[in-house]
Amino acid sequence: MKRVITYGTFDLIHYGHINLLKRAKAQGDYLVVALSSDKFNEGKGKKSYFTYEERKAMLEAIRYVDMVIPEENWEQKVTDIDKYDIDVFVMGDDWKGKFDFLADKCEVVYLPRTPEISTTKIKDELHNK
Ligand code: C2G
Repeated sequence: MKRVITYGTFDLIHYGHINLLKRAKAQGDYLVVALSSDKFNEGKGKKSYFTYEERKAMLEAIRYVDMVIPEENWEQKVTDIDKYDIDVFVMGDDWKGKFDFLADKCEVVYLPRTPEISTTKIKDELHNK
């Protein structure tokens, strides 16, 4: 069984996220999503609309997602790969190159982002309505 992992906040989940999760799952047979905790988001300078538990419940309802774990710090990726027996690490290409250091532990794949949609854009457009 080929095991894939990806990381993110996945707030106000939208078709860009779903597109990423679909293609990440297609890299293997089992997809682990490491979901940024509310506390870790603060460190990323992000305040998500939905709480970690709400975002986790939504991700778990998506057919491509097999397991959701918390992302609590930047350093856990290295141990996660061993802990969850990961073969492929996937991120959108806005992160291209940032996680190449993982290449000696697993395959590292950057997938093209879905253009024209983002949580920030949704928030901005709703705010300006
Ligand atoms: N994404 C995408 N297309 C979009 C928006 C997002 O492909 N239009 C991808 C991002 O590239 C990322 C994933 O969806 O791979 C989740 O996006 P975010 O929730 O914005 O995640 P981010 O804040 O980038 O957190 O340790 C890594 C970080 O936790 C990543």
